[in-house]
Amino acid sequence: MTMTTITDLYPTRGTAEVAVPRQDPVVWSAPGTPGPFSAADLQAFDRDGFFALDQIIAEDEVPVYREELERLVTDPAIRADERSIVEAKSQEIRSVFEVHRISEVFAALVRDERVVGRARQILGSDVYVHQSRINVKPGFGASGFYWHSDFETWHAEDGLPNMRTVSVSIALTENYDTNGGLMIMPGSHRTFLGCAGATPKDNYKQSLQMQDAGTPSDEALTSLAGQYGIKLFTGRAGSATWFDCNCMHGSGDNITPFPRSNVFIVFNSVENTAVEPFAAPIRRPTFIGARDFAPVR
Ligand code: 6CS
Ligand code: FE
Repeated sequence: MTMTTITDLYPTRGTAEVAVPRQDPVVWSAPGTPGPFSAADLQAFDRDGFFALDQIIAEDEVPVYREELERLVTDPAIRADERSIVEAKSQEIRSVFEVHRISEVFAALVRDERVVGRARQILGSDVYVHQSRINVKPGFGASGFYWHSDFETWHAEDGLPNMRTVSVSIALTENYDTNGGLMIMPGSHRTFLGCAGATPKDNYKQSLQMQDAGTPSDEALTSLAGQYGIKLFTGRAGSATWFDCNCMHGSGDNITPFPRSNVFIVFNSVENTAVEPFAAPIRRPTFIGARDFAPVR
């Protein structure tokens, strides 16, 4: 039996925090590859690590997704399901994972060329969904997501070997500059920050409410923010932000009465399928880190 050893290009969750340069391309498709993004769009994505679209779904399509989100978060069976994460304080639903499998409406959104076509263009291959979730962030104190790199978690805990993964956050409500919008450090995707501190067993049971393992030190954040700055994303319902898996990003609490609800879909290249976790004792459940690598069709 041939044993293939996979080199860990991005060591993390050891005793000390360590930054290493990114060793993977950002845009994997060859220049000139046809698709919804223009060449200039892809150059901007490569440079910044993100690309914002004023509209990926039309305004009259948004209610379909808003109603589906409401249906899911008011369904007692969904609330009782392990895919639902509640807010620590209010016990309101914070996120529902794997919506692309439990909801035909969101499954259709994943297959929509306006969505999956852009993912294939960035990743230069067929893609599958590594993770999907709706983030409700209802307001009146709904908590945010502390600074982190998604790839750091998906590498450490889900076993994604390379940075060939892209997320899209589609606004289902107005994302104001006041209700806890997404913040990204532009350009931060080119530095991988290995975090200090081993991954506790069953870490996801705590990290999806309030992440601890895999979060940067104040010193590292100060240095990154000083080097790259911070951009806050606002947009109408139907707008979207595409961002590279290794952007340093986060979002604040929402203390306004205006919910900041979005659907978040993570596409991974079929050439970058999950292996064993690089820095965790066991795999996370498949509703968080997919193990079905069938390409989106
Ligand atoms: O642990 C994860 O996979 C999730 N956590 C955050 C804060 N962002 C990425 C992902 O949804
Ligand atoms: Fe994240």
